[in-house]
Amino acid sequence: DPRYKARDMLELILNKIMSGKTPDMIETTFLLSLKKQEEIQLLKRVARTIRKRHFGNKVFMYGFIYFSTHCRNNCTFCHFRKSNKGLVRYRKTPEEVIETACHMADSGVHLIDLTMGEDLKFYSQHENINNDLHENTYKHLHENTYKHLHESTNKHLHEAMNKHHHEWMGNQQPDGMKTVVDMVSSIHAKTGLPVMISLGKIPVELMSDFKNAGAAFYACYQETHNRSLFEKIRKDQDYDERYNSKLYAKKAGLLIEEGLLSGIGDTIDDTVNSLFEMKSMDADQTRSMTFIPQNGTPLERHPYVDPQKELLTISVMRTLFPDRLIPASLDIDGLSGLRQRLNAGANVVTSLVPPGKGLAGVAHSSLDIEDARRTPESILPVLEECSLVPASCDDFNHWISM
Ligand code: SAM
Ligand code: MD0
Ligand code: SF4
Repeated sequence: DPRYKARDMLELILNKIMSGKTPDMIETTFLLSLKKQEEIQLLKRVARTIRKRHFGNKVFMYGFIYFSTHCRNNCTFCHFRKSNKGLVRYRKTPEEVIETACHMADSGVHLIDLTMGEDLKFYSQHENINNDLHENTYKHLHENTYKHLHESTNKHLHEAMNKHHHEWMGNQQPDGMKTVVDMVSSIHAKTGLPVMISLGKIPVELMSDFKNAGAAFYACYQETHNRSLFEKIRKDQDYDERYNSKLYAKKAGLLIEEGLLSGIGDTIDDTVNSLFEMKSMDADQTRSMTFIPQNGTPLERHPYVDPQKELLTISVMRTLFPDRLIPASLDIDGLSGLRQRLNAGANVVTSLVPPGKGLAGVAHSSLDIEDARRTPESILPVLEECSLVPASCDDFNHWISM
């Protein structure tokens, strides 16, 4: 009876994981294919046990500051894509950003995630020198990662950016990334917290400037490692440039986060392949987020996405990356979706956003923000239900310096 065989296989894999090993590709495919609630619950329980082994009952919390919602790109899944005219965009001043960061530090977060679209106010001065580092500089990179490094021309992208430049910059003066580097410096100096930069695919020569300014993490999600799917959803962007930017960041001493969109055309095999790419790039933080269709975008009528896939992926990530950071994002389902993500094995609560500052989320631009349901205080009861507690800043700084 094949049903019994499947159950035996699950037991074998879970025992292997409990003994401190990680699943191989075939086992990972098996786990991601689980359908029965009862079996998925067994996997989630193992994921929580593994989390406990490495992190105890402690959870990290990230404050999220989406400081500019201007973007030169046209990702098909994103509310903030440049062609979407149905929103009011904003760009916060460095003073506002620093003030918000201090407020969030006081509320107890362990890291500030500084995020923007690829805003030409900061990007336009870097168009010509993007990625012109010679690959020889990085010859000593590990073979697995080195194979992804090759120079790719971005003439097409360059032309597209120049065109867009005149479209909406108007009489605003471009600042260049130095302004953003300075923002990171001030936030780090004033809050004492590590900073994550989620600024898009930044020029590689700036990695060490950001690192020296106090950035600990470079977040830049590939969304998928299926190249043809990537080309469909991250329109006119270069797969290798985006991928390689993370390798350069790692080389410059930054921790890196890789991320997947779930339900945007990805198959189970795609997800397995992605998880092993994450392993080969040695990602320090890995995430999966359910795609939320956005009004006014090409995918607004996208068919229903099964939210279980994200949860299953979180659990499988925990078994593959036992000691790494795995987010439970408040951005997808707000506060009411937190418990299931923590119970799947996540150990970081991300996308905490303070009310009263006019700040947006990404997948849901306003969900739970102004009613203060995305604050450290409001997540405490959920942590408690899950037998978890907030870590200390020392705990987090210790983890990131390991
Ligand atoms: N603009 C930068 C970039 O794209 O790298 C940084 C911020 S970007 C808004 C952060 C991430 O949000 C994207 O990489 C994507 O994974 C996620 N995201 C954007 N739109 C989403 C949506 N509709 N549903 C779920 N996740 C989404
Ligand atoms: C989140 N909305 O944590 C944020 C964002 C960017 N580093 C993170 C996607 O869900
Ligand atoms: Fe811009 Fe990022 Fe949205 Fe893509 S995902 S359109 S790069 S803000």
